[in-house]
Amino acid sequence: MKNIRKVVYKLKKQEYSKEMILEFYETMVKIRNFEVKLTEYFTKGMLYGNIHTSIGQEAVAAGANKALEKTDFITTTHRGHGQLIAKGADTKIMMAELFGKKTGYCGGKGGSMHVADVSLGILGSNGIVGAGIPIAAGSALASKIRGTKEVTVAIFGDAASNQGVFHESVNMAAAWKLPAVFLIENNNYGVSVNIHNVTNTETLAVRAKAYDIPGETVDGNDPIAVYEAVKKAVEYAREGNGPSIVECMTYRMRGHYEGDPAAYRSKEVTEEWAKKDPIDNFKKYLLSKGIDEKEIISIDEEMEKEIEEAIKFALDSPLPDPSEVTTDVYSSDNERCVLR
Ligand SMILES: Cc1ncc(C[n+]2csc(CCOP(=O)(O)OP(=O)(O)O)c2C)c(N)n1
Repeated sequence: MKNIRKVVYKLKKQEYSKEMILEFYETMVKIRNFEVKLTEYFTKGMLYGNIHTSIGQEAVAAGANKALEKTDFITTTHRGHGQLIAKGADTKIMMAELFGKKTGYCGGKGGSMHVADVSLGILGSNGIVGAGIPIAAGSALASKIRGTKEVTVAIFGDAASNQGVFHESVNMAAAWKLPAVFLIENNNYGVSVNIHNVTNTETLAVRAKAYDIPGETVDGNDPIAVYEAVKKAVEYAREGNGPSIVECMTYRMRGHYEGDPAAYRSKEVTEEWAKKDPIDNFKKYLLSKGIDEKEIISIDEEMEKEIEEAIKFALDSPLPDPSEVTTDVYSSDNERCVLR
């Protein structure tokens, strides 16, 4: 396999600044608080539709998005809250969307799985498994045709990488050297199915070999490892070399959706992964780097406050008016989309 580290490693192994490592921590804590609150309000029956949390997977979002410019694009999945927050989505507007309020990203009509903000490069979460992958390839093709320097990162799960559309998209992106990164968030499961029961290879990144592109598997619970791998892949794409695959090994600490008792998993394995909690471990890392615990606590408090304010904003916001039920659903400037 062409190893991305050998082929393109241009970043110097460096000590990261205090500001940068605290930013990784802050992003992970913000995502965790956001989703823990979601679980509470879902249990109270105040959120509608399915909620899929990424609790335990925050390092992938924090690391990957830190490697991107604001002008770069991402596509993400039904489990995308963390990725959206890390790319810069406003937690108030997101929360309002999840509560079905008019002030939400989609006017309260999209919910958890349909948040998009093109101005931030967020081309959308997506409830259809694998559907963000060809959208990302298309976005990367557009950048190539326009001659701009943006890179698009498709973020998706291990099960999505078994969809035909993954192979079609990676093949075409490789053949046309598109500025794309295919980021597999490997949390081991597609609903209740363990990836090893449906896949013959030990890693998913090894599939890069089939398309003669770089592929790498990294510790997805370490934001710095994710950042370094994605940064390399993004620079590689930005320089016109084409796509790569980055596989981040992680684990979702809750069921597939809220309410799933996750009986298909062994208690032992879940307990093992709990010891690898990305936030707890990164906190230890920060302390080992001499960061004062008071600074860490003040980030915790700040993030708690931000999410409390997001909840308040969502609760205080109005519901969409029933007269708007069909607005924003069909494109008004395209005649073919107008209902007759
Ligand atoms: C095309 C399609 N097939 C099946 C489903 C039902 N479904 C929703 S999530 C999911 C599993 C996705 O697993 P993975 O891609 O690994 O992402 P994860 O949920 O682990 O983040 C399935 C099968 C769907 N939404 N879309």
